[in-house]
Amino acid sequence: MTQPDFDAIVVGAGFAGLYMLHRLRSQGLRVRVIEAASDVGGTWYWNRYPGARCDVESMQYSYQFSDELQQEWDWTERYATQPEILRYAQYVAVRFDLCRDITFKTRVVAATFDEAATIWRLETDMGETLSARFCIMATGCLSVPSIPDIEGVDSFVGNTYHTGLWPHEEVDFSGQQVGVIGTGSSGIQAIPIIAEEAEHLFVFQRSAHYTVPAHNAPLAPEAQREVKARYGEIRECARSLPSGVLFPLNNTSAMVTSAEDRQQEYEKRWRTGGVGFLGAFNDLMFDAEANETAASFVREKVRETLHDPDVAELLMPHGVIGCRRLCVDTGFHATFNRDNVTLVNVRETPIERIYTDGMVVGTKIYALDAIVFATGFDAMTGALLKIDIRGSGGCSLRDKWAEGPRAYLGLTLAGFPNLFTITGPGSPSVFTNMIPSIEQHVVWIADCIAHLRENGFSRIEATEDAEDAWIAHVADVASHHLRASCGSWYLGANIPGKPRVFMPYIGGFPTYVQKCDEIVAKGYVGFALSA
Ligand code: NA7
Repeated sequence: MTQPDFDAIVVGAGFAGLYMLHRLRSQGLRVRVIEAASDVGGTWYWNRYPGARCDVESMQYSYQFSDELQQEWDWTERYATQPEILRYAQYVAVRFDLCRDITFKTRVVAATFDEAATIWRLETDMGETLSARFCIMATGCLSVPSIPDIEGVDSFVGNTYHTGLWPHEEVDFSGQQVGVIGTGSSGIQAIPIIAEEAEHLFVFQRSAHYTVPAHNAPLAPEAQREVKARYGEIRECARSLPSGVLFPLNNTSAMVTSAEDRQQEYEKRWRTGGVGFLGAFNDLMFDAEANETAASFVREKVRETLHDPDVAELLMPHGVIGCRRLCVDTGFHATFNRDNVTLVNVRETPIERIYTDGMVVGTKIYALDAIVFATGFDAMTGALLKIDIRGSGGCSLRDKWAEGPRAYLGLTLAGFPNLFTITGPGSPSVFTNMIPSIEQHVVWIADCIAHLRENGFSRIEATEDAEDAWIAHVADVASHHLRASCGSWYLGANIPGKPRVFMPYIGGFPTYVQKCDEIVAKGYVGFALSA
């Protein structure tokens, strides 16, 4: 049998790729990681925009595979900033001596399965071809920035930025007229900071998003010591919850609770801060009426914060809270009370065009020195489809996914033997704390490869039947959930022409883990294994 260059190639050196490398290397495999960036960190390498921060608390948004690591690393704030998370990723890379097996500044452009040799051949933009028995895509869920196709964007003479491709050198907006397009999680984090620096900030908002306060604060060493003393127990508890994030879940219906008690519960959670707000009642994401009680509470907070009732009206989100990802902010709404901030509603009258010196919206012209696109990502499938991936018989992933992603467990693809996707579509991924989800996938893949090697198999492939059944299950679970009821990036609705398929698995982290484990315990049900 032809010997490949490596046992496994991992694409991407974010949190998924780093741990995959460490895990497979400790099993004695020859592994190479290919990374487009010049450093590790993935999302946290690219998203350097002002105010970038994780919306999962730092003591939870971290690896748990090494107790030494989780004991020795100290976080400084309740919610870590992008620079701190990037430092953490770099620390992990050094601590486990990972960089010697990572090729940086190199992008994988194609991956082709050689059926006869049972080998993946990967081509890079540096003109190299590398081969491996297994190919593992650790390419991230939100790693392909999306810039809307607005007429004249290239004619603008000032600087343009995308939050997900932020420059490494400091960007100084002092004295400038700045336009920000987009008020999702990234815009909501960046806008308050940019407003403090810019001479004038124009925020071009198409939809108001629901956001809750972070109440970020420094992490007291004592509080951190307490968590570390019980880390194992805390992590286990978090893993037993649907999101894999530990926050109090109230197992009561909003509809059987009196209006006064409901208000109290929402107030308490509002004061605590963070996405735990949606844990206030157990039916918020299943019953539209229950959900509206939380949504109207948040709208009222917007009304209370804004000095100008017309601006408040525009900033009030409508529809289901939590349908699109709930944002977590620091002073977002209060920013619109500043004299140097103008909210421009582009819902009814969209941005018509960008010209050399600014933007045209209807009859108004906004002169700008810089434009920030906080316009999101081609989520979940974008990074995989950018690579020309071809499986058995030359079948292309782009064809297979023409009507939306299809995968078994979000981990493997029928027709693409020995290819794995970490937190791929069809897995809980973006509905969970990403790092534990990554760790679960990494361990599953590493154990699977070990199983193949120990039992003399060289090839594993999901069956079409198993994949069909999983896709049907993912869709069925989503159909009972309010999260599938609006146009969000979970559905591909933010990208023109992208098929509308609800991509992540919303059945909860513990249920998903149990299903993955059962499949293994029953001898890799739904997979064909061969020598
Ligand atoms: P999001 O959440 O996809 O937000 C993108 C924002 O950009 C959103 O407010 C969009 O408006 C807006 N947008 C996109 N295109 C346009 C045009 N053409 N005109 C006006 N406004 C536009 O991306 P983020 O980066 O904020 O967050 C992504 C995830 O990263 C987040 O969920 C976290 O998981 C971390 P819309 O709301 O669609 O009307």
